[in-house]
This record gives sequence, C-alpha cells and structure tokens, in this order.
Amino acid sequence: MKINVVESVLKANDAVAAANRRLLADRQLLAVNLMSAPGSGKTTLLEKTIPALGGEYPCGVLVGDLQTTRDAERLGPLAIETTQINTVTGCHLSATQVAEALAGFPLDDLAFLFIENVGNMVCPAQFDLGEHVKAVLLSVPEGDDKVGKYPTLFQQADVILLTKTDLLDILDYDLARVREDLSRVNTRAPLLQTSSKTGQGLDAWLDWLKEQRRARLNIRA
Ligand SMILES: Nc1nc2c(ncn2[C@@H]2O[C@H](COP(=O)(O)OP(=O)(O)O)[C@@H](O)[C@H]2O)c(=O)[nH]1
Ligand SMILES: [Mg+2]
Repeated sequence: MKINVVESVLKANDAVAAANRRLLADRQLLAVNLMSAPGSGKTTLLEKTIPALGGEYPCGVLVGDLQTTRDAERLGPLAIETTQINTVTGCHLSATQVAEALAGFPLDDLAFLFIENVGNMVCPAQFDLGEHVKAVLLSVPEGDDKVGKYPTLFQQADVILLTKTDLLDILDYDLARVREDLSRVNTRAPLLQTSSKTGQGLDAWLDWLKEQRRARLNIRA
C-alpha cells in the first residue's frame, strides 16, 4: 500500500488556492504573495507601498508570523483591512489560512491584497495561497550568495526585489554574483533594486504592480 501524505496535503492546498484565486480575480483584486527571509524588509516595503498606491488602489493585507501582531500593528493604520495570521509553529502560510482570513474581508473595496508570508526562504515556496503574483525579496545584508543556496524560492518569483540597496557599498555586495545565479535559476522575473530608506526603485515596483493588475486580471486602463 502506498501512502503519500505530502502529495495529498499539497493537492488539498492547491484546490483551496485555486478557489481563493478565482474569488479575488472576480473582484478585480490582485493578490501578491511576498516571500523572503525574516528581516529582509517585507513589512517596511508595504509601509511605503500602501500609501503610495493611495486612494486609487485601496489595499488589504494578510500577514503571517509564528507569534505576535507586531506587523499588523504597523500596517493596520495604512491598509483598508489587515489580518494577522499566527501560524504558531508553521513556517509558511497555507491556502486554507488565507481562505479563513478572507471570509471577513471587504473584498469589493480593494484593488490589491498583499500577503506577507512567514519569513522563511524554504517552506513558503511549496504552498500556493491563491495569489496572482509572487514577489521574492532578497536583502543586501543577507549576502550575495543566497540565490544560489535557496534556488526554489527564486525559481517561482514573478519579480525579485533586491532590498536595502542603500547598504550595497557598505557591505561590498557583489551584484554580479546575484545576476549570475539568477541567470541559472530564473530569467523571467525582473530584478528590481529597492531601498525603503532612500525610496530607490519604489516607482518601478509600483509600476510593476499596476501593470500586473491590468494584465493578469484583464483590466482596461
Ligand atoms: N537600511 C535599510 N534598512 C531597512 C530597509 N528596509 C527595511 N529595513 C530595516 O530592516 C529591518 C527589518 O525590516 P522588516 O520590514 O520588519 O522585515 P520583514 O521581517 O521582512 O518584514 C528593520 O529594522 C527595518 O527598518 C532599507 O531599505 N534599508
Ligand atoms: Mg514583517
């Protein structure tokens, strides 16, 4: 008898994810799954992104952490609706957790749903949440060797944000090494250099988000 538990868990997750994706697309709401190591700047990027998208593009946020409501407290005042999901021991969000969180959400009022996944460079790559696009962050202080070491996360990215570029010179960062690793792992996703501190790259990120919403949800400009 063959029992394949992992496969069945992933299949069940994928079915819920597909339903989430349809639910959101029907409301012209683009869902963005942000994934990276802890501390790479996901919440800080959202603190800049949500006000910059402004009234024209109202945002909702789901944020996953093992414990605390700290990120929801940071983002709550900026977004239309914010829900913190505590995974307790889980190293990633699941489609079911997202579905449960969306049950009370004012979906009709939103243009973007940002899902800040649990900080982890391995587990979140396995679990489709029902997002339309995956944004993977890599911060300069993590080092220039991480794309090669953790390829699965970067393989799946629709966009890769190199964050904290204000630290590039201070940390002797080898950007060519990152580009070389990416040429083997993912040539599809653009690499955006961003700094939430100086504002570098924020406009390119906002343009990318708006274009994805138009293109993926067939919204006429
Ligand atoms: N120098 C610099 N620090 C940043 C930048 N973005 C975030 N940080 C800092 O990095 C730390 C972790 O950021 P946070 O957004 O909480 O990371 P998260 O765990 O991925 O959500 C905080 O101390 C931020 O102030 C940046 O662009 N430049
Ligand atoms: Mg965070």
